[in-house]
Amino acid sequence: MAARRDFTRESLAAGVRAGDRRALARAITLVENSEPLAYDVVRDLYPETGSAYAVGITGPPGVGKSSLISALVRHVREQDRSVGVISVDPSSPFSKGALLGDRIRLTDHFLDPEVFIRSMGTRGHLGGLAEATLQAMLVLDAAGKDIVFLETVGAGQGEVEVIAIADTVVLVLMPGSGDSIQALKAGIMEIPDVIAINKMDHPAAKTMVNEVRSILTLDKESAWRPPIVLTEAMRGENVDTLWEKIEAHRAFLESEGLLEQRRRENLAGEVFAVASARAKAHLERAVADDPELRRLLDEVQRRELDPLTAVREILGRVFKLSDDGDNDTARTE
Ligand SMILES: Nc1nc2c(ncn2[C@@H]2O[C@H](COP(=O)(O)OP(=O)(O)OP(=O)(O)O)[C@@H](O)[C@H]2O)c(=O)[nH]1
Ligand SMILES: [Mg+2]
Repeated sequence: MAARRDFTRESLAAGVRAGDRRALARAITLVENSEPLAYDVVRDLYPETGSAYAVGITGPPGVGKSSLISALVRHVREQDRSVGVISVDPSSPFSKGALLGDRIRLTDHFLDPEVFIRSMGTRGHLGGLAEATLQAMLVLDAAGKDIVFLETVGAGQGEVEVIAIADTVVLVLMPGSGDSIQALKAGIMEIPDVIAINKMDHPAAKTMVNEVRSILTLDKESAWRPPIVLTEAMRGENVDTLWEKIEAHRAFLESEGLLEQRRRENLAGEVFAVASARAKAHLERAVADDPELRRLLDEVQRRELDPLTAVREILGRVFKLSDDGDNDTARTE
């Protein structure tokens, strides 16, 4: 291998297609840094994507998401399927390096050429983490990975966009994740496709299963009942059952023709989420850079200008939007 050979658009796309680790690592770094080359490469590769199965693994901090992914990767590798892992940490501005060892706990797989693991932080992405995750996911998909795991910390809000590209979403809880149970109950957290209650060695694990089950029975309409699996990630206990449930969900989606529908909805949702994040970043920057726009905010604060007039002026200046049409209709009604 040459000591330093920088990739061109063509060679990078070709390297990703071939599943070359160096090309993959480079492409994802470019994605992370919002480099124009990443944009071009994903654009070239996009028509070849759609064959990887994306499994989102979400849940509160420290429940054992990474440990479970590590155990699942081992299981899937026994079936000779290639794997990508993207671990997203919405709270961290850092990526890679120290976090890999720490947060990802996938060190056992570093030597396996069929496993590609990457962690990502939130560094200054215009389209937010959703954009970085989506692009990284597409790169791994184009590289021919059979399964891609997306890990994200959270219990209901920011991780939603990250996990929204997944075909199957697994929520990991452990005894003591009471806040998440409340969030599920209140409908703040979306019902996942599969639930793993990890650290089953803990005495309160069974109680947790009952609590979750009682919440799920409230939902009588859904055709899919999320299975609940007790796991122990460190010893790999019931990880095969967890994988069976993930596969069962996939089979359910495929048999009902729902997978295609879900992917279409997910992609449309991602485009919308990334566009919204970019629009918000653009708006914030425009207001910060423009004394005229900041003056409008001052006027609102001094009660010289009402808030919605300021909104209309700001949107008009930044996005050339006007809502006059809507107001006219409202007035004539
Ligand atoms: N007793 C027990 N400990 C576990 C189990 N699974 C994970 N752990 C431990 O729990 C801690 C957190 O595990 P991680 O896999 O890093 O959890 P995580 O959800 O990925 O954590 P963050 O990414 O930091 O949110 C580690 O110290 C693990 O060794 C389990 O099944 N039983
Ligand atoms: Mg983790």
